[in-house]
Formats: sequence, structure tokens, C-alpha cells
Amino acid sequence: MAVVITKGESWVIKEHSIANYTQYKIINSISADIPESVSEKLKKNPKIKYIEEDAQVQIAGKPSQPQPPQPPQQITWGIARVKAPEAWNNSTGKNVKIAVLDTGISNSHPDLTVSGGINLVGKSKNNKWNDDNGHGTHVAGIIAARNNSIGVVGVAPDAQLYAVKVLDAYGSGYISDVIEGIDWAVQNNMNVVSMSLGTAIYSQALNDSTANAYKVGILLVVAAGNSGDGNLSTDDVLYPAKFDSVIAVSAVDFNNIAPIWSADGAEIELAAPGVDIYSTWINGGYANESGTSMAAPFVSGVAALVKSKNLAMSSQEIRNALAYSAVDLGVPGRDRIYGFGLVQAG
Ligand SMILES: [Ca+2]
Ligand SMILES: [Ca+2]
Ligand SMILES: [Ca+2]
Repeated sequence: MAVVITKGESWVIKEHSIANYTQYKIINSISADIPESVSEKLKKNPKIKYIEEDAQVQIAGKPSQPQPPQPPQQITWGIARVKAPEAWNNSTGKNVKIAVLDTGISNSHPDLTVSGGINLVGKSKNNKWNDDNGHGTHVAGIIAARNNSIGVVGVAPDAQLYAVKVLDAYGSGYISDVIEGIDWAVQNNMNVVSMSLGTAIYSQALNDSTANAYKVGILLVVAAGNSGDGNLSTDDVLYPAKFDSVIAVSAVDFNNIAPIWSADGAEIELAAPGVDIYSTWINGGYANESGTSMAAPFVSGVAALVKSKNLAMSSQEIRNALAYSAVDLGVPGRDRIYGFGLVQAG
């Protein structure tokens, strides 16, 4: 599979008899399985802006520990730490649409309401976005688990969740599908795109896609990666978190300290709870998880609370507001571990 960027792609399809391809709207390009010989020819064609190999992306979670449900409903430490309950008097995320680009979301969890979605894994798109891993369901619960009598409650319990399945049952996927997911989010008028995934491989197509989505008003929130090495002189932030058009989120533990595995780098914008986070899981269950995968959805939820309170706010304005209200951690001012600091809803 390759992503081909052209200045008018229809001739590529005709000239090289490409039968199965995905046409993107967010960028002027297609992705398709093409032979090496065709790829070499296209690379030399001046009408092609660029052509690149597809690459894998992975969830940014750590090994999971599924646990049985624990009713009655509890406010987890992370939800309290970002001051979500204090914000609920003014906003619960109503009328804000959040696309979770992940392994899907459980379609039968009693603590989650999913408004819609799409499955982009495999050869053809379909509506089978049900989660077959658990990771996407965990992320979704952090954003918007229902405020009822059971399990947990999310940061923005009345926000509308959309399951965009771009990762398989093992938590792996392809950049080409992530681009298609961003495309879907734009076509379906999402307000926030939450991505708890990453790769160390740079993609111009993914960079262009997030930049264009941000330009048309979507706020993109991305896990920084669990690639931290404890060395501040090396930048460990993964893509797409590394791009200017997205908010890169690092993880902190109960003591507001970033674990060594939380990626550090100049791109880190906000920090959020990401160690021992209890949330929804598949099969109606709940689980404790750690990772920058868990931190990013806290920021997505807080963004939904801010947006819901003032629907006219642009994604740039929300981004500025989150940076402004964050509680500074670590060395004074913006830094490579915590960015502007711990995200705050209240
Ligand atoms: Ca609940
Ligand atoms: Ca480092
Ligand atoms: Ca700081």
C-alpha cells in the first residue's frame, strides 16, 4: 500500500489500471496497493507531489488488567484531578461530537452511548465499529462514560461519541486508515478528534491531513507516545502528536509526576492523568490502564466541556483556553515533559 499525492489523481488510476484504491477528500490523494515498478514510475512524474509507503501505527497503551465491574459509580482520581465535576454545573459536553480513532468502541456497554461510527480496517468500510480489543472502549469511557449509577463517569458525560475504527484487534493499524478516519471526521462534522495512537515514522500525507482538518475547525488531540527514555535531550514524541496542528498530551501519575515512559519533547502541549486509570472495557467490563493513550482522552473531554459551553469557539480558541487554564508542573513555564501543564476543566 502506498499513499500517492497528485495534482489531479484520476489519470494515475486510469493510466496504471489501479482497481482498488481509497480516494481521500482531506488531501488530494489516493491510497492503493501498487507494484514497485509503478511506484518508481510515479516517483519520477512531475505531476506527483509525493508518494510514500504506508506504515503501521499502534495504540499508546500499556498491557491491560481487565477487572470486573464495580458498581456503584465512582469518580476516579483522574476525573477529580482535571476538576471535571466542578465544571459539570456549567457544561457536560452536550452537542459536541468527538470521533475516537481507535480499535472501535463497545456497542453494548451499559455505561456508554455511542452515536455512530465507521470501521475502516480491512479492504472495505462498513459499520462494524464494535471494539474487539478494549483500548478504544477504555478511551471512550474516559471521555464520556455516562453519569448514572454504575461504573465510572467520563470527563464530558453528555458529549457524543463516534467510533472510528482504524486499529485492529491487536491495536495495530495503518497510516492510510488513520487519514481516512480524519477524512470521515471532517465529512461528518466532528468537533474533536481523539487519537491514542502513534508511530515513529513520518508521513507527509498524515501531516497534511491533520493540518487540513485543523484548518476546517476540528480540534485534534493526540497521545504523545509511551516512547519516553528519561533523557530530556532526546525528543521521543511520536507522530501524529509531533505535528503543529494537534495537541500532544503527556501522562502524569497520582502524584502529578510524569512516568519515564511518557514521551518528552518540545511538542508536548498538555499533561493529563495516564497512570492506573480505571475506565470501561469490552464485554461490559472495566479495566485499569496506563499510557499516554489514557491521558489524551482527558484533554479531549475537557475540550468538549469548553466547546459545549460556547459552541461558537474555534478550535484555536479552545486550544489557547486549555493552555491558559492548565496548572503548571515541573520547571516553571512551558516545558518538554508537561507542556503548559495539567489540563483543567473547572
Ligand atoms: Ca457511569
Ligand atoms: Ca527523551
Ligand atoms: Ca512547567
